[in-house]
Amino acid sequence: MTNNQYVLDFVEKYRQLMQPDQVVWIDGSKAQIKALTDEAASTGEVIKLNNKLLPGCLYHRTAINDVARVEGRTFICSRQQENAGPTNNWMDPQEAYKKLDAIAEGCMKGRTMYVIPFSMGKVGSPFAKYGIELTDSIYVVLNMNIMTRVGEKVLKKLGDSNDFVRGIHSKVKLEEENRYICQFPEDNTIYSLNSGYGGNVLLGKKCFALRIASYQGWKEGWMAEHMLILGVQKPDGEIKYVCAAFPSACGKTNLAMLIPPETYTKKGYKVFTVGDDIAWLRKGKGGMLYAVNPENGFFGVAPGTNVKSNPNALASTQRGTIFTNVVYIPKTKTVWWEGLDKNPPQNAIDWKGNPWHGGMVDADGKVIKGAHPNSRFTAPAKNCPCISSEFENPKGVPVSAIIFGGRRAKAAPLVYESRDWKHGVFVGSIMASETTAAAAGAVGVVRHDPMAMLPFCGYHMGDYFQHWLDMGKKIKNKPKIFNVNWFRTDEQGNFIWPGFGDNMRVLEWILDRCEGTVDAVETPIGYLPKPEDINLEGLDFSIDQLKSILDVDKKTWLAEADDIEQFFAKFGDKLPKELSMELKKLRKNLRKRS
Ligand code: OXD
Ligand code: MN
Repeated sequence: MTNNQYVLDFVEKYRQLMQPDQVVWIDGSKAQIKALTDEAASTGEVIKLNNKLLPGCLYHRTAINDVARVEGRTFICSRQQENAGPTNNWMDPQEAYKKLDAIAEGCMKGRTMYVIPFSMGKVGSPFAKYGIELTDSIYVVLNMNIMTRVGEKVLKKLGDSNDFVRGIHSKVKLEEENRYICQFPEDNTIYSLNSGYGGNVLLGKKCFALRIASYQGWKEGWMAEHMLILGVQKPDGEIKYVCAAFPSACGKTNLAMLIPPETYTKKGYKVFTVGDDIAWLRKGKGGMLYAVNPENGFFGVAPGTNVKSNPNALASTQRGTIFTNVVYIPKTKTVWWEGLDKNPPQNAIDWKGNPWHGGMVDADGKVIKGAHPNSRFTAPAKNCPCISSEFENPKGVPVSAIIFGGRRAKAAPLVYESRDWKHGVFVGSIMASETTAAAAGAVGVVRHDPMAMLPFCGYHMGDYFQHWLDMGKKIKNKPKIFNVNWFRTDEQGNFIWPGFGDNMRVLEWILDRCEGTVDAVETPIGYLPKPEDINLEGLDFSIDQLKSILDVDKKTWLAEADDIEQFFAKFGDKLPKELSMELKKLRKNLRKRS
């Protein structure tokens, strides 16, 4: 399929090491994908779902010990440890290659090695970057075929260039103790062993489009961010684009596909999705920041997705989708997950492969969930009813606002605006959020997650902050930067703000601020809305409730400042002085007004 000697040498090197029985190049043709699907179905790797109800959809279960990203086993293998920074695990690249090669030796005996040429971004776009993933998993091939642009066209575009990311993946024996997800930013290489979970093995996604790409962006003057991209169309037809960074499983897909409340749709407001997880950002026309979504599909969290919470996501999963670790219903050959509806199936199979029925409890009377909390759907972007007409625009969309947000029961108000870019970078750098099931480990623990990039930044986070500040200097018409928190709770622990479609009310304020058509109140942390400026029309939500989630409690924030100081201390000399100045300013503001 190619004469590119770099590609051929790469494939040959790992063929010799991993010793597959055969090598199959993925050309991207429908016929090849069909044949691979049939093969995977014949071995039980996937189950073909009901072709009438869910045409072209597949079901898959991962190993029970392999259901989420493994941050503890993810490494940045830069030549200097210093360049991985204090927030990443580091391994010396030579040591890492040696260790991984030893695990990988002969691991594909009796298996096939698939060679997947793929593109992040539309092939030929000035934003696009190319990769070759080697894998012994058909499930990976089928997912990559949804999540990225794959096949011969990528190799054609690559020509004889050496500018591609090398991705090596093998399931090996799915051993947890030998699971490694290693990124070698200086070598454009990713090496992932002993996992079959999407976030660890679809190497175009977190490993390339965030970890490697963030490093490339730093070197080349652009940015790779853990952000959704959406467009809001106003009644006059004008569309403004917004990027928003939230940690994993905090509602990026829901916000990206938001359906505005009736009071907005009646006036003619519409929301369009450009991306739900990753944005690549570059300076573009008119001195603005432009964003593309480098992916071609959605790898979304299934539980909680339903006709009310996210009808667009649900519609996206109705054909050509791969469901992983949800409930399988053999009788109808369909799937189910918690929060899909109130009718859990009776004779079903849970994500572990055991017989399961709705309402099932364990010996202690605890409810047994049928789907894993991090179960996923892999759906083609083109299925999405609200996909933006700009989704394929090779130049991307101009960004008016950047939103940061976390899952915080207290502290952060519903929304606030930063005073300027520098302060906005500070606001992103102090993001903290409760952990979720998207990564292995404890759930619900508040941790610092700057710009939602803690698990994804491929270099020293102090340099990353500096890169953000430097980008601000290059962009004449900078987006305004905001922070939101949909997750404030009352004394009983219930969410106060309704969220989902009603987040449109906050988006409206944000866009009005960008256009300078609405006022704000200056507070120690930034600009907050006047409560009466958030449109509550048609919503059963009192102005007092709204005031309660717009509250900035100075004592809480002073404690927050102490916590930020400790977090910042990690970065030593690499912490840009602008950020320590902002912290000083925050404290001064909080004290001045108390
Ligand atoms: C994801 C994640 O899958 O952030 O998007 O874990
Ligand atoms: Mn993500």
